[in-house]
Amino acid sequence: MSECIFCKIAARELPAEIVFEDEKTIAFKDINPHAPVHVLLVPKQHYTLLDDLPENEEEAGRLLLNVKKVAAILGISGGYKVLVNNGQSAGQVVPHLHVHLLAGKKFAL
Ligand code: DGP
Repeated sequence: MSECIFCKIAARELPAEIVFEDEKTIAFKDINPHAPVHVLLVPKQHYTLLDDLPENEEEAGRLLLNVKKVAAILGISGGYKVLVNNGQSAGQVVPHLHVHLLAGKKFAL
């Protein structure tokens, strides 16, 4: 989608601190971190919501496995939080599906 911020980051039309990329996924540091480590994993294909992901285990599975891969690349030890805000009432602000990977502090929930 031409006006989507995360599509533009994936296309290198906007800058970001990219920490990982493969054919289907790009991962970069959150511009407004909520923890010492805060990375967003974004499918390069535009899906607005988690609900829009196709019934394709490969696509969904890859995204989750890449969370594990990025945690290893970043050398996270002691655990991490994985979060998807799916839709406005869940707090989703950027309308392109993304997974938050947070670490480096103690989380309540
Ligand atoms: P959410 O509320 O789940 O939609 O989270 C969106 C996150 O995206 C929020 O933590 C801030 C981050 N973000 C928004 N715009 C940009 C941007 O242009 N660059 C980067 N790196 N992160 C962004």
